[in-house]
Amino acid sequence: MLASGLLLVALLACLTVIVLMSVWQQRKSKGKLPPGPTPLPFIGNYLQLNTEQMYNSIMKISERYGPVFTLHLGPRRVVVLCGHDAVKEALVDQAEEFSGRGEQATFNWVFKGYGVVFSNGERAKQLRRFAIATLRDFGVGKRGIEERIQEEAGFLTVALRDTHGANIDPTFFLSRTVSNVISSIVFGDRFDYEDKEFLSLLGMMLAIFQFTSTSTGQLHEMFSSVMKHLPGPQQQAFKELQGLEDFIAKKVEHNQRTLDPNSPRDFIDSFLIRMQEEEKNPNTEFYLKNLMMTTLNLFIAGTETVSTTLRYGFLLLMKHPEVEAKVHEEIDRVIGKNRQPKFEDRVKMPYMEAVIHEIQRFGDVIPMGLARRVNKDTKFRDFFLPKVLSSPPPQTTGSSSPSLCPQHLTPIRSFLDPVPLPQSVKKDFPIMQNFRFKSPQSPKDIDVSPKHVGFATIPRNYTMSFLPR
Ligand code: D2G
Repeated sequence: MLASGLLLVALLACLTVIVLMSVWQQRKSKGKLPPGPTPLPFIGNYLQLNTEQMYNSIMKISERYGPVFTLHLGPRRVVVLCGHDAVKEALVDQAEEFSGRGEQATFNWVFKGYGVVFSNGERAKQLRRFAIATLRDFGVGKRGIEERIQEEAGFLTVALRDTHGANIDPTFFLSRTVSNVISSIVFGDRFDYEDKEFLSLLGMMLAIFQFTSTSTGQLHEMFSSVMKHLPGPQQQAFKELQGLEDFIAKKVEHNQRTLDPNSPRDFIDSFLIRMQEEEKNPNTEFYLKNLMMTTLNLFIAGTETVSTTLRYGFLLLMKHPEVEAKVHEEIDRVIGKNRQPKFEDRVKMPYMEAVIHEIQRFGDVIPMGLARRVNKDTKFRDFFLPKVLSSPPPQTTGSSSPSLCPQHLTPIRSFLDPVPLPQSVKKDFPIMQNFRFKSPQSPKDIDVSPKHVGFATIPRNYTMSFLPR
């Protein structure tokens, strides 16, 4: 009895010492870091965060601590930048210091700092330069990609006509079309819409984005070091990431076997050629791992966010039939029915432009953006963000301001106050020329609130029919 009592006292004393030391450590290393809620050892600010609604939790904390604050996602210390001003000052005015990439725990399971999206330093510099130049060689930002998009839109129109107005889930119609644009660049060819493997890959991407947006996905952002060893939905997400990696490996092997160094067929070939050229460079970033991960980056980034935006957009248009009608009116006036839309039409379609803008704003598909990292000791406002704070290193998350996100679709706002679309946003809605959208629900019953908000914003599942016009 006495022995167990003594043991208990000893244990409690040990625990107290550990807690005190950890608080003291945090105090000491804090310096002039932005303020923030006091963290507990290991769990950090977990108790102040609702993993079901991370974005809202973060906004709530920023009401108390201001637009720049320090947050502990479990053991991960991050600095959060909230709202337009802070994000602009960091990512635009101090772009160089903030150009590093932070971690996304789920994606990190497969990327591990390789590839163009989640890398830092010289690796990121080399891969970004190569990716931009090579994508351009394959027509991105030029006429080439426009023709590819037009052709793919034609395939979608045929596929939708073949539904004969039946009620369908549009998810994979949209993602097959969207993904085929990037796929023809990275893999040299589009997939057939009947291709079962293609559908399975798209299912994996959808599931992974969905997982990163759930409560468990956000919990995994904090406690991946433990959760990666535990059973749970994260294991399914890892399987899906593995499935995507296996597919890329198969594609790369095929390209290696059939490579003609004088005529690259796709992004993979161009990378393989660059690998050969740099074979003797001991510091090269052009090796198999970076080829695989960069290809996977392009495949995912070129598929999932645009697909989600379109899927959300169609739901919003059915919620607001008057907006859909105005878009149709503009299409009929500017393009007519007898030719395909082209990129040049955009400048003559301010209403369409405003609607796309508004869908992107409302959908808020990656609400907190991709995590950043300062790549040197950085003074920001009155704060000091050291390059290395602790292990893992700090990262900076940008969040858009809640004042920018009223819960209504109001394209008229952007229409009255047009803002030019960023160069990277060149989407159009070719299928709206050919179809009216019909929901089985009446507009007032359509729920446009998201199903999940985490890393991504996921719209609720729905069905619709495409009626030829
Ligand atoms: C992404 C996710 C996983 C691998 N590579 C890229 C990703 C998510 C959102 C974006 O990229 C930004 N894309 C347009």
